[in-house]
Amino acid sequence: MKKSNLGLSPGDAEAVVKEAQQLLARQLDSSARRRFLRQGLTLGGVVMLTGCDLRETPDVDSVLNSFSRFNDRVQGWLFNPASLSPEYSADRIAKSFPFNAFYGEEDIPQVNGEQWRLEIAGLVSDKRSWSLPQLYNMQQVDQITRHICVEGWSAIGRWGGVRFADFLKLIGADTTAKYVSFKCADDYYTSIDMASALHPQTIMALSWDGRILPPEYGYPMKIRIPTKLGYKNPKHIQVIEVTNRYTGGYWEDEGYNWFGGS
Ligand SMILES: Nc1nc2c(c(=O)[nH]1)N[C@H]1C(S)=C(S)[C@@H](COP(=O)(O)O)O[C@H]1N2
Ligand SMILES: [Mo]
Repeated sequence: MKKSNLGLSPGDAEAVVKEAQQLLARQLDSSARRRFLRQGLTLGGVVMLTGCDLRETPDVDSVLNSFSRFNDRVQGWLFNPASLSPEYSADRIAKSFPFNAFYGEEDIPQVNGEQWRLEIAGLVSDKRSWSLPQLYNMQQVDQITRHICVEGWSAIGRWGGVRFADFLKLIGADTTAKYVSFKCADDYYTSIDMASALHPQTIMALSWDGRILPPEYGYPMKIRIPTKLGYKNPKHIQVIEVTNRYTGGYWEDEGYNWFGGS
């Protein structure tokens, strides 16, 4: 079957355009709607629209929000659980890896690893909490991948830890649930789609560059997801919840796209 530029089949593309038209019809006033419809809404138009300047329209926030949630669904459809993020050789690892958080380095949480327990909530059969040694004792995998931050930097690093799919299986997670959400020691939070949670490169990272994960990069454990942007890689995890409830995220609730594919 011939694929459009987006990698959608013609049937999918038609559905995307139709849905965008319905969104527009619901959310733009009649003059703005006429303007868009006069120009004719093509798939290219929809793509442009999601990034174009809508400041003139009466209810910009709700239009952009709908398009962002719509964009989540398109990314969800396009996400291929079998396609891997590039992995690199050790000589490509960044010499100095950036620290980033919604605060400065002086406020990095100092988590006590001996007292730390990972709490498990939601749609799982085994809700027992986890200590750090228990996680260190599970089978570990390693990856050298690129972290991409929307603030305009990217860096290749090495992370090691437990494959998240293995962990979810072990705790008896309902993998038909829609989301996995995370709460962190610093009030950061985010959530991801189940397909990305089960992706083979999504790991509970316990190490960085061959040593215990340092405080600045998320000690004692962060979720490393190379198929997603930096803000979808939560550090200092305290609670993991499997849920069908949409819980958003720290930056997502400020308007960053929720799916956040990289
Ligand atoms: N707990 C927590 N996780 C977080 C953040 C944060 O502020 N707090 N910032 C996110 C953002 S925007 C980025 S780019 C990466 C930065 O990770 P690094 O410090 O390991 O480079 O962490 C992500 N995860
Ligand atoms: Mo980021």
